[in-house]
Amino acid sequence: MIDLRSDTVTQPSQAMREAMVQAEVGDDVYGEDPTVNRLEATAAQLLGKEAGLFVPTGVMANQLSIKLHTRSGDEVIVESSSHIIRFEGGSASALSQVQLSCVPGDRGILALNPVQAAWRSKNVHNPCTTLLCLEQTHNVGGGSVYPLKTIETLTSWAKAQGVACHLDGARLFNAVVASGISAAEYAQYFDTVSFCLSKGLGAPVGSMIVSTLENIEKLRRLRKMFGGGMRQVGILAAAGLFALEHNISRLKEDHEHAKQFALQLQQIPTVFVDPDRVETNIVVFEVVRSDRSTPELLQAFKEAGVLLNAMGDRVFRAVTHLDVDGVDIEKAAQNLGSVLSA
Ligand code: TLP
Repeated sequence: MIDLRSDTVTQPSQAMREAMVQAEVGDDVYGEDPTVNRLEATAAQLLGKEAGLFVPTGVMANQLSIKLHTRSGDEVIVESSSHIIRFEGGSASALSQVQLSCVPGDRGILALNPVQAAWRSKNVHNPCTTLLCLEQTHNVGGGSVYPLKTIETLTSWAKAQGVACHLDGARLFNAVVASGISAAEYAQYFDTVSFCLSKGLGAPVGSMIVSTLENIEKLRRLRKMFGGGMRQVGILAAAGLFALEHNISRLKEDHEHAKQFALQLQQIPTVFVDPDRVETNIVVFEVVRSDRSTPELLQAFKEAGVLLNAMGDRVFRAVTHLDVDGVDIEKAAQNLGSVLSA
C-alpha cells in the first residue's frame, strides 16, 4: 500500500528510535526533563525567539496560542479553509469562546484588503478583533507557500491595529526548504509560531510553540490547564530533536516527488492538476468526467494500492513524505491512471 493520505503517517526510523531509547528523561512538569529542555531551546534558537514549548499536537499548539492572545467574545481572523476552522473540531469556540471571521484567500494566501475589511472598528456593537492567524504552508491551499512580503504586509498592518499574529506553521520547514528563506525570517513577524515535528519531519508525535519568554510561561500554564503537561516525555522530545537535526533538508525530496506525481497525473485525461502550483509536498487534483462518487473513487484507489484523502467533490489530496520514494510515486500515479481509465 502506498500511503499518500498525509505526511502524518510516517514511521519513526530505526536511528530515530535509537535516539528515543537513549534519551535522558525527567519530570517535565517540574521543568526537569533535559531532553525536552534541549528541544525547546533548539526550536527557539532555530526560529529566532526567546523560548519554546513542547506540546503533544499541532491542534493544541494552535489552540493554546488562540487562548493566549484572546478573551472570551473576541474575534479571530483566519483564512476560510484554514486548519483552525476546518479541522480542529470547533475548538476555538469551545475552548476560548472566540468567534472566527473567515476571509477567503487565493490557495489559502490572504490579501490585505479583505483582511482590513474583516477587521472590526472599536465600537460597542462589534466584537474585538484581537488575533490574525496565518498558515504556512497552507494545507487546503495545496501546500502553497506564503510569500514573505505578504506576511510582512499583513502582520505589520495587524500590529498597527493592536491585533496579535499567530503562525500555524505546521509545515513551516517545507516553506523554508522550498523558498530558501529561514524559519527565523518567517517567524520574526509573529507573536507566536507553532510547527509540527510529526509531519514531514518524521517524528511520531509532537509540536512546538515559540515566542517570548513571557508568553511561553503563560502558555506553559495554559498547557497544564488543557491537560497537556507531560512527564518523562524526553523520550518523545528526542525524536523531535533527531527530526530537526536530520530531516529538514531532505524535505526537498518530498517536494520533488510531489512535482513528479503531479506531472504524471497530468497525463491522465480525466485528471485536472496544475503541476506549476505544486510548491511543496502536497498535490491537490480533481477527477473530471467520472460517474463514480468520491467515496467510490477513494475505494477504487485503495484497491489499486494507493491511499488518498478527499478534499471535496472528486477533489483529492496526495501528500509525499519520507516513507515514499520515487518508485512508489511512479507506481501510485500508474495505478491511479489504470483505475481512471477502467
Ligand atoms: N493536518 C492533518 C489533518 O488534521 C488534516 C493533515 O493530515 O494534514 N495545522 C495544520 C496546517 C495541519 O495540517 C495540521 C494537521 C495541524 C495543524 C494539526 O496537527 P495535529 O494533527 O498534530 O494536531
